[in-house]
Amino acid sequence: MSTHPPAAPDEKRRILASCRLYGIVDTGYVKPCEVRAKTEALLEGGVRVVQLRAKDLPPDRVIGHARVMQSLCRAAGALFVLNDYIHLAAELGADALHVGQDAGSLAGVRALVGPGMIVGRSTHSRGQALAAFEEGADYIGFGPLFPTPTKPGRPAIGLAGIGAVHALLPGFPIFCIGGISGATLPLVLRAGALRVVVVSWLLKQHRTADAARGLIAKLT
Ligand code: TZP
Repeated sequence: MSTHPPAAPDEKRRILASCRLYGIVDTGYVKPCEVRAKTEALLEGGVRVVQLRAKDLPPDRVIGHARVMQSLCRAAGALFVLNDYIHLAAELGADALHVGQDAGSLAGVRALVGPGMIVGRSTHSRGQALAAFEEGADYIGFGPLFPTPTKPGRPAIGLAGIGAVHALLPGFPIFCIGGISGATLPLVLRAGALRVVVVSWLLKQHRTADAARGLIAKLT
């Protein structure tokens, strides 16, 4: 259990609003024994929203990693986000839950996790982005911009929709995602992105903290 208390709802929203780089510890890339070190590296590099994405693990394994990450995030003043596992997020008191298009209505999700939890949703088009906003999502992921092995089978949407989705939802936290790296970030920024999620590129860097710092410098 974390020795640090959870952030108050207003503080959580402040952290989300100021976040430009959202990091994900994805167990498809990170071995169980590396979850702590990769989380620490992201936090050291200044990432203040960190998600556990464990598509390949059963809930009883997810909860152990989630507890470690939640404790590290609280100590660093960062948000801990759990992907997909709605009931576990509620049980743990995660700061945030991230769900896909398949999770049903956000009203249904909120009924399970309570009003204090930040809820984000993956979106793959302007229509889905608008629907998530209207349903009360606190933020969205928008992508994949480029083809990515992290989301196999999901077609890339390209960069052309970035300007339009920001024009549609001004001020709303939109995190562009999918195939973003040190090399592709300038293209994504030029297309109008303000915030990004970077998964595999950051996790594969030998010096993840330095790489995160470098991305944040380009984003701010
Ligand atoms: N949703 C849309 S693309 C994606 C998710 C979870 C994966 C992005 O991963 P990467 O490794 O940064 O391309």
